[in-house]
Amino acid sequence: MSSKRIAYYPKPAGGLDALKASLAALQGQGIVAKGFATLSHANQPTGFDCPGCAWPDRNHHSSFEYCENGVKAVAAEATSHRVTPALFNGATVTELMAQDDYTLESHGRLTEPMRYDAATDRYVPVAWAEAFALVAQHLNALPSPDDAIFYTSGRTSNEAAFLYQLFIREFGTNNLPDCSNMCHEPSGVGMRPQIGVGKGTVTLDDFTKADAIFIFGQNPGTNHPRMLGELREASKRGCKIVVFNPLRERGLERFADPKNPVELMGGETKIASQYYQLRIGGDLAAAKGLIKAVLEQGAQDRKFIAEHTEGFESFMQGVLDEPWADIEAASGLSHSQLLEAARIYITSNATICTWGMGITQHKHSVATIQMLVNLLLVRGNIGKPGAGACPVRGHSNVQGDRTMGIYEKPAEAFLDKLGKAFDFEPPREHGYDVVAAIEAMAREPGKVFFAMGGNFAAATPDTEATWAALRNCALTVHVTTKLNRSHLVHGKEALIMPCLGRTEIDQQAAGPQGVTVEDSMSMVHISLGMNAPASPQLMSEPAIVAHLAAATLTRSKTPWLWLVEDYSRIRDKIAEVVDGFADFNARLKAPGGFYLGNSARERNWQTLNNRAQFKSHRLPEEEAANQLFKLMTVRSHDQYNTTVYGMDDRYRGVWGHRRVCFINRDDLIKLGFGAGQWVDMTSVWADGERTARRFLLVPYDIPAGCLASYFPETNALVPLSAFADEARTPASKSIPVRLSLHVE
Ligand SMILES: Nc1nc2c(c(=O)[nH]1)N[C@H]1C(S)=C(S)[C@@H](COP(=O)(O)OP(=O)(O)OC[C@H]3O[C@@H](n4cnc5c(=O)[nH]c(N)nc54)[C@H](O)[C@@H]3O)O[C@H]1N2
Ligand SMILES: Nc1nc2c(c(=O)[nH]1)N[C@H]1C(S)=C(S)[C@@H](COP(=O)(O)OP(=O)(O)OC[C@H]3O[C@@H](n4cnc5c(=O)[nH]c(N)nc54)[C@H](O)[C@@H]3O)O[C@H]1N2
Ligand SMILES: [Mo]
Repeated sequence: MSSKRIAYYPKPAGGLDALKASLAALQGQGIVAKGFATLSHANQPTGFDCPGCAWPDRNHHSSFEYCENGVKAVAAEATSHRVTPALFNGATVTELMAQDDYTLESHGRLTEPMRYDAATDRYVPVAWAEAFALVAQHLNALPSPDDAIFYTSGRTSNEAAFLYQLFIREFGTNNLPDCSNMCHEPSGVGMRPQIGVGKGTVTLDDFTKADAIFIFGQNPGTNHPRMLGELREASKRGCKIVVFNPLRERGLERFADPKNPVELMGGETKIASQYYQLRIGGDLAAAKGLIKAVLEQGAQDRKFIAEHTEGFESFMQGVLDEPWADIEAASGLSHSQLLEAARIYITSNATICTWGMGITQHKHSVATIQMLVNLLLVRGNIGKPGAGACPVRGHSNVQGDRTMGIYEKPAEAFLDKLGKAFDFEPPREHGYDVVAAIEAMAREPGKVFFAMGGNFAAATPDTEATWAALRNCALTVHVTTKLNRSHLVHGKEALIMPCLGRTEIDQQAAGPQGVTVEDSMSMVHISLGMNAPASPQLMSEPAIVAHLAAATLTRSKTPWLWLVEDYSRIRDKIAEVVDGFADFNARLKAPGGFYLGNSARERNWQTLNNRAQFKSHRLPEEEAANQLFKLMTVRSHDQYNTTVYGMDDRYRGVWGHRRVCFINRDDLIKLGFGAGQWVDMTSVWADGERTARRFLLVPYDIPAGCLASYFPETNALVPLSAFADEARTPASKSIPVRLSLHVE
């Protein structure tokens, strides 16, 4: 591990250092040779889908698209390290709790099912059959099926997700919270009433045709490194790349493509042509300012607006009435900066807007997303080549899981088809999302919490309250690859069910099976593992669901075990139930898979009156004039959500630290604090204060009044009650905090 230091990193993103970091990741996992062999199958037509992120692959084709963080994700799964019973023999669960997330992760892959033994406070081996029987017994003893909660993280394949939601609905509940609830939920909630679809309207091809790409609240250099390849090509052909981000993120400034010999040896490509460091939460105002400039210059697309939209007149009046001074104050950008950005927008014939967590994790996220869509609509930038809306999803199959029915608010039409295909009456009442699930577990003891992947205890807000809620459960169960915090913050009884990862061969009765995923641009394709499983005792996620269902649902008419003998049988059922999947098995044979389509892209608006809707929104209320900072919680370069691969954040110049607080230099002087001092952060909410202790002050190029730090260390600062209006996504990018010097 690197020595602890804070030192400006002068180089572009990517380059030789990305290759070195990749090699170090493979070495750290003890898999240099195996790692290279494995990586040669990543995102190949006959290989596995990279578990790194949901960014699509160019035709899912031939040459391996190198990506440092993809390597880290693959290496973490293909690691030679193993958790064995010896780990649990040597340490009680209470003792393991003292280990940090990095250490927990580094123990390696789980190898056999384990059951929590309260008498010794240890996990002990358990047979699979016994584990399934225990879950079945708990589920069937609940007063109501709604006392069970079934969480999903976004790596779960379509096949596993489809079976899982079927099992849950045959059991009798729609309690299906998922990681989307903490992620891109506001994107769907915002876009659906506006343009009739909750997914992005662009394909990769549009990135080669855009005149301008506007990037809001996203850090692709770390979180979607393959997107930098598209941005690099776009920049080289003269496409304008306009960034709105409080932080100067290196990957958005300049990039050296490790596959390009010149750039590998010190060359680089400029990415952003314009970089606007707006205030945290200032995007709604910034988008409104851009629209105001368009309207003031009469640069709206009148023909498109007349043919395709509704609500323009009143929308326009509201925007024109908004004083520039208020827009400047709320965005933190000047009138002239916004006019400059608007000039680029107006001269571009085709513009893409992309966005990430910097947009979705605020109280006013839905309104902001609708304002971004308004911005696109005002110049007809949806449904033409090189233009459109591009919410960039996180987990590699988070979009597919939703398509398969992992949703606490399923559509009636979906339930109708599901019930018909499997001859049962699905529950109609909507279930819990993440926040509601935590509140329910806290309120009523004795629930069953089941997680298909993820790390619920670490990913969720209000750590203390959430942990108390999980500990209130009768049973907690985790289907998982690696040991994490959620296994240690457990119910009265607890199980760990270790499963195969994407990179591994999934052997079933009919032979090795592939699974399918859907990327952020609605391409569906097959993923085939090629490594031997980390342990002979692992089961696949679909097989775990099938066995669990067979043990629990004694009256089910679904042939559970038959379905998982050959996953194409599951896909035939998906074809019957899920729109857009007709002839699923046949269409998968096309290299690169198939495109699900997007009605808004065709300018077919599936809204209430078949037109795209302008949505008016006021600027967010300014918080009472107080002395509080606004804190955003972001990812370091060495983490995958709650999985901490390493302690560095190279592009931001942080080595060996995770407990850092990035702060504006003038703010530091005003406070009378100095770089290198340690502070406590206290968040201030209507229901009281919460403190996270001991963070290193790092002076940084960030607007005054704004702070940044990493999650999950800061999750304790966000109350369950602070979330996006309508979408209920925890507001983990706008936390009001004050700083005080840390006292040891
Ligand atoms: N290597 C790696 N890859 C990942 C992940 C990972 O953890 N590691 N996570 C995956 C997942 S699940 C997801 S959802 C994505 C997340 O990918 P991102 O959306 O890039 O996630 P964050 O790291 O949270 O970064 C948010 C960015 O938004 C900026 N930001 C914060 N607040 C604001 C704001 O108010 N306005 C604007 N304009 N910008 C703001 C921050 O400075 C930062 O650059 O990545 C996926 N890919
Ligand atoms: N403060 C703050 N909180 C946040 C965010 C933020 O930006 N700030 N971001 C939010 C976002 S965008 C998201 S998506 C959530 C993420 O929430 P989750 O999806 O719940 O968390 P992850 O850290 O991605 O889950 C990692 C775990 O998944 C398991 N795993 C890995 N691969 C597999 C597999 O193939 N199968 C199975 N069954 N398990 C597997 C491993 O045990 C690993 O420890 O966190 C959210 N929380
Ligand atoms: Mo996410």
